[in-house]
Amino acid sequence: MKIAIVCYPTFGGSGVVATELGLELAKRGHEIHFITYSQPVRLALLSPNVHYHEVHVPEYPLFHYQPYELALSSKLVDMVKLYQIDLLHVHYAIPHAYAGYMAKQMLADEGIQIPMVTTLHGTDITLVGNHPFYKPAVSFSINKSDVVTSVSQSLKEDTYRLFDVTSDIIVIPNFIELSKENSFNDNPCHRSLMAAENEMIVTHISNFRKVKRIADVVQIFFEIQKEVPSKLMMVGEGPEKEQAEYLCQQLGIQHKVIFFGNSNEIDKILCFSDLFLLPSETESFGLAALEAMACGVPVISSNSGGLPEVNKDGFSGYLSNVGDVTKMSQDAISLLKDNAKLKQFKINALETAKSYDIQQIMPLYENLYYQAIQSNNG
Ligand code: GMT
Repeated sequence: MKIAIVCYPTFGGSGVVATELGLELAKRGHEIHFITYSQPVRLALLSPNVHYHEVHVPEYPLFHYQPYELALSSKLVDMVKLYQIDLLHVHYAIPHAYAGYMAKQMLADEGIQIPMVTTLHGTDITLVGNHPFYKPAVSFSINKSDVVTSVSQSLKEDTYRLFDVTSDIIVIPNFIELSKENSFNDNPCHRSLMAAENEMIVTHISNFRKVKRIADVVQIFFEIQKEVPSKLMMVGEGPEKEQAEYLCQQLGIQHKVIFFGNSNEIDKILCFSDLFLLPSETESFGLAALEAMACGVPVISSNSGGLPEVNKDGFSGYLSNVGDVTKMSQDAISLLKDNAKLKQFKINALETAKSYDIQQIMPLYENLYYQAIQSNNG
């Protein structure tokens, strides 16, 4: 199949999922065309089956807002015609499903029928998309998609609750390439560079937005380090990072916290981590938690959104109500203080991650694509 993938190219779960999906499909022999405004951050290697087409938005001083959707839909039309693309897969409803639908209509006008799959990732539904300024356009473009998928059951329910959506939504969870996450024989883990032998390593990875509750991460670690010799690895960039650095100073723990910035090698950081913290206000899925579990790292998380579908309470980690820093700290300390329990939770975390292996999830997308193309042709 020839598939066009539209996504946000930045550090963020939806872009990561879209990129990894495209790369795996390319490995399976499909021709993949990424169409976005800059090269996706995880698209390091271009292979013969992977193409990248940049969407340019000409700047014009008259426009207060440059019309990205317009440029994207025009680019989609051009690329579909040039490469005889069979299917559009847009990640994130805003504005990709909207632009995708416009492209579909323009192509239909020229006698080209192309199916569109829309994958909902979370923030497009729970945080941004249901703002009254966007809601009608988001409902419309979801309803006009030929196939709609969501990354968790919880997100599916949120979509029906928040929007006037009549289409079926198929849940296809996010995935992980387990063989890549565990290729440490070629890539040995350098734990000793980060912490002393007696210290535990606690990690948080995100884009440091408000929804991640970064202050909770710092407060949980503040409690942990009182009881267990430990270090905190903070990976990522975002608006809450400076405040977090300041809080660490105020609490006098700055020498125990390492801020890494964005990284494309999170597996190298996770391989020496003992515990992962994700106390988010909401997560439609929590890809970062899955990435940690795939490296055998148990997760202390909130119980909101799709997190309970990924992190199994009392097995791969622990769940708590949003903001319950006391319970999250107690759970973390009890795990880190009990070597046998920690060892077992590490095994359980990896075991849980195995059900999200890319090799199991990929056929679900492939089958959907074939069905969408078939119904489009029939
Ligand atoms: O969480 C973020 O800040 C990034 C965001 C995005 O839109 O890229 O992630 C969302 O999609 C990911 C991939 O499906 C999910 O794993 C995240 O849980 C989801 N984020 C939220 O729901 C807050």
